[in-house]
Amino acid sequence: MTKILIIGACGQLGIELTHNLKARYGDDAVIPSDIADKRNVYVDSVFEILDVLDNSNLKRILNYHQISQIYHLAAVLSARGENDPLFAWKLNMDGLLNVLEEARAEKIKRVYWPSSIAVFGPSTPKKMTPQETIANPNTVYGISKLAGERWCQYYHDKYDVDIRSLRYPGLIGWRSKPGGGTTDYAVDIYHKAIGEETFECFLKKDTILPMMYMDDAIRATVELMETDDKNIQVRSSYNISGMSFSPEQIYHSIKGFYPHFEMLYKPDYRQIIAKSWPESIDDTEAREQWGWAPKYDLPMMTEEMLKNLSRPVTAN
Ligand code: AKB
Repeated sequence: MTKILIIGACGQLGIELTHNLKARYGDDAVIPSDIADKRNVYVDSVFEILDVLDNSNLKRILNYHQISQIYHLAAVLSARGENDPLFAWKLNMDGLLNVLEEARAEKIKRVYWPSSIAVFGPSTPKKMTPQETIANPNTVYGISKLAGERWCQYYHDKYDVDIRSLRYPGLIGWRSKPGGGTTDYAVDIYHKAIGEETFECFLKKDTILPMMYMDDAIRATVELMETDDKNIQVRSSYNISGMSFSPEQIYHSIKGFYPHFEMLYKPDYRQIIAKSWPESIDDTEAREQWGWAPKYDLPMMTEEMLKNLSRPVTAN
């Protein structure tokens, strides 16, 4: 029987994935965990408090629940990482190594770990960035993701750990807010539009970045995790692509629904991070090897985001 542990289940991606996997595999098959006691997020579910740096607690949880798959999502993202680089390195690197080591020792069947477009750096080709290319990241987050990819490949090749990974672009969803990322402006902007507030953008108006609607990201993750082992030829992390846009373009797509919406530009240190990343991603390998194809473009995503965020909140 599949039994899944989600590490970082109360973060932006964790909430969406837990929701989706519980619907797919059944409530009891998915154990959400988080460093904070947020069991109120999962009222009808078993919940574990887990700091991924605590490997004895990780081992206990794996054994107690007879876990067969791990989704390790806990990380410090790009912008927050620059404020405390040593802690970001510790959490992102030691956390992954704990998971890989326990996966090897406890013979966990399958592991998912997200990488990011942040593995690329200023010298990477900006347009249609290929799977294999120059990757000299200059943020601690990017360095930790690139090193993490190498560790994933190592544990796969040396110990046969079935680890699977995607290089996510900026993720945009309505169920939860992100924290500490450079692409997060593209989530906040929708909340400000709904609240009829002026949005202050921390990037310049023409800064194009690769992005993806959350439904596509979740579907890509589940498709990768469910595909046959023989389809997976990339054991570091797969490029995947959804759409690319600038702050000015997302602003205009929202203006189509909220004509009075206003935006100001106040670029800060996150502009430098954004400029070091690609504008668009070539995901040929993911398409050819396990059939990846995105569904959402910017107009479709804007419509979905505004529709869902403006729905009245109903009690469970
Ligand atoms: C961030 O902005 O740090 C993340 C990412 C691109 O991995 N959303």
